[in-house]
Amino acid sequence: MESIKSCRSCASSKLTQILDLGVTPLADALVKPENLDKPEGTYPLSVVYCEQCTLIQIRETVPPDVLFCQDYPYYSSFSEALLKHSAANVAEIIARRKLGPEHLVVEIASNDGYLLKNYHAAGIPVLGIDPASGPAQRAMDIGVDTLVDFFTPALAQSLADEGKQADVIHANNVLAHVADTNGIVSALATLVKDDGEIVIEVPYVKDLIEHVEFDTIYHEHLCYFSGIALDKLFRRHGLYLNDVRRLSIHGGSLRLFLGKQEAVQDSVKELLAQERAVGMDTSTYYEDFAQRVDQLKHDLLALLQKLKSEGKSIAAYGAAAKGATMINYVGVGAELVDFVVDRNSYKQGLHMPGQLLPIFAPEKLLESMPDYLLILAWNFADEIRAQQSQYAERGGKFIVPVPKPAIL
Ligand code: JHZ
Repeated sequence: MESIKSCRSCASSKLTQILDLGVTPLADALVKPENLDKPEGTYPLSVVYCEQCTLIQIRETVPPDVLFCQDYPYYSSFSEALLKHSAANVAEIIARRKLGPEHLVVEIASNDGYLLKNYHAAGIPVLGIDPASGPAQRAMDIGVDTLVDFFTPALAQSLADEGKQADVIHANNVLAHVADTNGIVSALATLVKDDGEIVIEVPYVKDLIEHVEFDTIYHEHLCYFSGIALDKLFRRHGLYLNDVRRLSIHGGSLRLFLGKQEAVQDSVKELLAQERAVGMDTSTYYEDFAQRVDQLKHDLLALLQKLKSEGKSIAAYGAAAKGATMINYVGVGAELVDFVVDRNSYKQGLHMPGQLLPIFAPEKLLESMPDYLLILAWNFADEIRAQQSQYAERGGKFIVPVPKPAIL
């Protein structure tokens, strides 16, 4: 593991620490039963603010082949909300750009084909790029042509040399995952046609800070973006942030529309002005975050301990990466939570990193009827509560940990 001395975007050495999450295991490194006795790899995790370009980032860089290995367990298609969100995005872009069989759409971090399958079904040629072979195989099984590889400037150049420049590139929840921040943006600029469009989604740092979504901080996420920091990053590579939308997905995200021609819309001007108005371009804005994270930790632990002292049983929903940060930072072990359930069959039978809580299929909930269910995948709380209506009818109660632990 390496620790950065200068900003991942602008290379300034003026980095101010805003949060220290201690030493944690990797959030998606679920533990196989036969490895329960073996020590897990753990890494420090600390967040800094760049005084020059305002980018929030973690100091630590874990090598990507360790993070996104063969056993990478994240499959996008397990959330109905995400599938709907992606299908609606694709329908809008096909209609607006009048896409057809003569065009090419590329997705970086295409995972199991959850998004590109919509273009494929409409007869538009697609190419997914993703280094995680398990999800990539699923994509290929459903007809989504996928390159199992990391997206680098060299790969973008070789695709462009083969005449495979894209009309549209999607890059959802991947910008933050790449250690060479400038490299991925320059690669996007290489791969997109001169009149093409790049559509990027990133979790929004304003939502993270204001709703205390500290659990979305883990080693896979190297950067936490604002409009201000992104605008500087893109311009450095001849790309213009022309339009932006705020989305509710993943606890609050930005959808960014980029092109090689500058055509900045009011949405972008307004977002940047709002960010300046609340001071996101100064470290003061981030100053009390660590204290609010600590308060949440204290409140959640106190709530779970109180319920246990009353003889209640507790389980958790969602073996999400963010769930690993939550349980490890707060210290939610087997003495508080009996087990975790998750719909993703690749996660069932494994154990959460660090606290080693076992992961089962959601059916276990009705069998065991724990009194409380801590929703670790709180970003999908509505979808999960709707699916678990029977659990609720039988008296089960839900706990949502952010922005403030609450019983629903
Ligand atoms: P979910 C992932 O983070 C991974 P995670 C990644 N690092 C990233 O950047 C962000 O997303 C954006 C399960 N589930 O998506 C599926 C059910 O069981 O919030 C998942 O295991 N039933 C690339 O892992 C987990 O919950 C359901 O009904 O924090 C959700 O994980 C639903 C909706 C989900 O992301």
